[in-house]
Amino acid sequence: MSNISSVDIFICDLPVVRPHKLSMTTITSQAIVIGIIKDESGITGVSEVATIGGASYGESTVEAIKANIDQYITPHLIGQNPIFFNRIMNNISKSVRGNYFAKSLIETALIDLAAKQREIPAYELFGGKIHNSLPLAWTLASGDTARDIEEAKEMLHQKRHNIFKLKIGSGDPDANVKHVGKIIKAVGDESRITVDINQAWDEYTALKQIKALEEMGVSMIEQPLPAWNYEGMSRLTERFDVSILADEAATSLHDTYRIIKARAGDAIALKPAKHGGILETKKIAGIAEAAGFGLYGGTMIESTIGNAVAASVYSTIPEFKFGTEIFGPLLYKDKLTLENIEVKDFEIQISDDIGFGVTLDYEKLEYYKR
Ligand code: MUC
Ligand code: MG
Repeated sequence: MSNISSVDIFICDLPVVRPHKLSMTTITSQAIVIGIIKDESGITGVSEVATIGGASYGESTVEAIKANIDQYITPHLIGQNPIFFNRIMNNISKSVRGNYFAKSLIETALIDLAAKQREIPAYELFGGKIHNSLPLAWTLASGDTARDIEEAKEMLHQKRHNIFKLKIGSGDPDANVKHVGKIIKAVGDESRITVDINQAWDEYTALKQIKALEEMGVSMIEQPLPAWNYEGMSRLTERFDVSILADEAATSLHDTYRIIKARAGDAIALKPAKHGGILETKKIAGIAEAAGFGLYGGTMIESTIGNAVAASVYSTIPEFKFGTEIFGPLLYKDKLTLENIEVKDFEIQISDDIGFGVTLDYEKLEYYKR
């Protein structure tokens, strides 16, 4: 099997089907990075990471991801055998700090390449799959209650989603909680409702609003406080029965360990990009499992390629107490692959095809790249 001969990184902007409103930004087009690693025989490993709202959601931006890979990571890859992705990533970690999204993009493209060289599904290289399908949540975030209710009813009718996450960090908290109440009244009997505040509340606001949300029957509260506020998250976790999920706070293995130790939440949202790849995601799932934390299969709203990576790693993790939200491809107007995601009876189906099971459409890449 031949070694790596080239690494190419592309930034693309992909339009979405409707505006997607979070506390810090409204997504109308999503910036993604595509990585293509080629071996000397011409086989390509392909991967993707997505970012939300430039630098407003997190510190990794598509521009920085590309610049740092080109300058600091690619030199570690040329001439290497991709099957040693664990060793390669360990070497990179010694000279490249942080840069989790960039590392995730590279590690997963290496895994895709090594799997394609062997003509096996990627999950066989990190434990093998447990699940053939996983529950799939949808985020209602149009910014309009009536439209959200209509959307939820349509998703239930199509048997696409029966878990809905509501983004309630932007604007007046009282009004947002009323909005949750209206949605629960409309579709709560047939679905499970969770909320994501995306760090927007202070502890005082959270105390008042989580009490109301708990009484309404909301089943999980995602990142109510700023990522730095571990102590506040601990107090909320202690006080309420409803699960408190750490998302933006739970990034690296070390940060997640600190969250678990402080019980700054009782559940963790996994996302390969924020953890720095599949191997790190599996370590985080392991420490969370050891501590009795619940897991959620999170997303950075990747398109079909990044989503397939998340589906592949989540298929190897024993239990997702809160299911997954790897719906990204369904929010996009278009895709860069020949395949789309498959949803049946409210669950995403895990692909058994070679690599991550996606084929890059080079014409689309040419069209959408910056
Ligand atoms: C986040 O914070 O969870 C994931 C789903 C969604 O609607 O937004 C993202 C980011
Ligand atoms: Mg979140």
